[in-house]
Amino acid sequence: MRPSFVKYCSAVSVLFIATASIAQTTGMNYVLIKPGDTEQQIIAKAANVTPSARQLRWQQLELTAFFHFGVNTYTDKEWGTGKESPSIFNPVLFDAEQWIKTVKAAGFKQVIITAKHHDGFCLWPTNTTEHSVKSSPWKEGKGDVVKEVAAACKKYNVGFGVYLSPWDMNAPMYGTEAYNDFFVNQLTELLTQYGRVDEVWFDGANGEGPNGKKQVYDFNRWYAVIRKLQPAATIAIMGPDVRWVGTESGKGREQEWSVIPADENMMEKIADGSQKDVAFAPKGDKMQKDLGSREKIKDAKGLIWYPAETDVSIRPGWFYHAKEDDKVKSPQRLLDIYFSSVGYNSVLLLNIPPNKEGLLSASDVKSLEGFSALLRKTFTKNLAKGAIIKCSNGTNTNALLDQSYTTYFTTKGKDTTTTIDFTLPSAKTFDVLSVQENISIGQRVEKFVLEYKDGTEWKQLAEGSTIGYKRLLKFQPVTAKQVRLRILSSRLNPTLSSFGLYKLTE
Ligand code: FUL
Repeated sequence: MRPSFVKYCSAVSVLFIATASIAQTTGMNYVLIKPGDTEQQIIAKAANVTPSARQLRWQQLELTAFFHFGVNTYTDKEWGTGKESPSIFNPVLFDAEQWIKTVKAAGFKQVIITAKHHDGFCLWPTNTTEHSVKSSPWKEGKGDVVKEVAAACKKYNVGFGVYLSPWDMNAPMYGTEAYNDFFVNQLTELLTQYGRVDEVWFDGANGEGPNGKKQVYDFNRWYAVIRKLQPAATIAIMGPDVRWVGTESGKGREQEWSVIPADENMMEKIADGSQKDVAFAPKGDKMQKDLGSREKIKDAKGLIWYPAETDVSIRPGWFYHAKEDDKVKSPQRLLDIYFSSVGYNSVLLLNIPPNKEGLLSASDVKSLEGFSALLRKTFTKNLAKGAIIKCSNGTNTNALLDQSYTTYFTTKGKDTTTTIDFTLPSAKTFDVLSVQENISIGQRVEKFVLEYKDGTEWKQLAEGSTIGYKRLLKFQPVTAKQVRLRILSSRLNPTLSSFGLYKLTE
C-alpha cells in the first residue's frame, strides 16, 4: 500500500531554521565531517551527535497511538477517492475520551489523529474547503473531531499530534502552486486552534488529484510554519525529526542507529555554520538493513540524529473494517511488536482505528488491555534490583539500577570497553535483558554480550550490537545469581542509564 520511500523523497530538498525556543541538549543533532577527518575522528563525531529536545522527548514516549478515522471508516476502503459525500460521516456515539482513556490506560503517551487522509475529507470544520465534518450530518455539522481529541488529550495529559495528508484527492487546486497555500492554511488552522501540538506526521504519498495532476509539495515552507507555530512538535516521516523505520510490520532493525549520514543538500547548509537547528526532508532509501554502522558513516559528509518510528496497525488495515473484528492482533503479538520496536531503539506508533460509531471497538480494547497487563507483569519487577555492582573501569554503577534515566554509568579515561558484574541478592530466574544508553550524551555502543555464571564458568546468554534509547533481548530462561554485561565495542565511552533483568509470564 505504501509507495516506496525513495519515491516519497523525490520532490524535496532542505531547509535549516534557527529555533531559539528549543534548547539543544548537550550537543547538536548534526555534525559536519571535514575533508581530511580520519575514520577515528568521524566515529568520535558520530558518538557526540545528540537528539534535539523535541527528539529526546519523543523518544522517551516509547508508545504512541495512531487513529485512522474518516470517510474510509464508512466506505470500508483503505484509500478513498475524494468523491465521497460528507453525508456518510456520522459517528453517532463518538467519544474521544473513550479513545484517549483506553490508550492511556494501556501505557500510550501520545496520539496522532488523521485530521485529513488522502481523500481530502477534513475532520475539523476548516475554512479551506466544504469537504469536512461541517457538511456532514454528525452533530448537524457542528462537530469537530480534532477539537474533541485535543481536549481529551489535554484532560488526560496525553500528547497530541496530527496527520495531515499532503496528497489530497478532493482539493480542486491540487497540482498547482495554489495547493501549497491551501495546505499552509490547513496546517495553520490545526496548529493555532487546538492548543499544543506535539507531532505532525506527513505521509509522502503523492498521487493524482481530481484533475489528474500531481503536486510538488513545498515541504520547506510547511516546516517553517510548524517550527514557527509549534516549535516543540516533532515532524515525522516526511520531516526532519523522525524517520520511518522502513516497514509496516512492527519489526524494526536489531541494529538501529539513530545517527545516520546526512544527504548532500543538507551539507551545503551545515557548511555555512550559522544554523542552530535542522529542518530538512529526508532523501534516499531508508529501508536498507543498515543505515548507520561504521561502514555507512565512514564516507559521509555529515551526520544527523534521525531516529526511527515503527508504525503498524492493530488490525490488517489502517481504517476500521467490520470484517477485521476477529483479526485484531493478540496481546502476545503486541508484546512481540513492543520487543521489536521499542526494544529495537524505536518508538512504536500503533494504529487503533475507531469504528463507524466513533468508538474503539471491544475487540481492540480487549487486546490493548491484555497487552498492557503483559507489559506490566513482565517489566514491573527488575530482578537485578539490589544487586551489588562491580566495574573496575567504570563510575557511577548505582545509576544502572536507580530508575532514573538522567543518571548514568560510564567508563573512566578513554576506555570504550568494560565489564559490569552484578551479584544478585539471591539466584533469580529471568529471560529478558533491558538496557538503555543515555542518548542525551549520544548513541555509542556497537557490541555487547550478557553472560551468567554457571558454577565456575561464564556462559553467554545474549548478544547484541546497538543499544540506543532501549534494547530488549529475550533468551532461554536461566537461573543465576551472578551476571555480567560486557561492552565489547563502543564509539566513545559508553553511557548506560539502566540495566534490567525480567521474566516473561508463562
Ligand atoms: C500510508 C498511507 O497510504 C496509509 O493509508 C496509512 O495512512 C499509512 C500510515 O501511511 O502511506
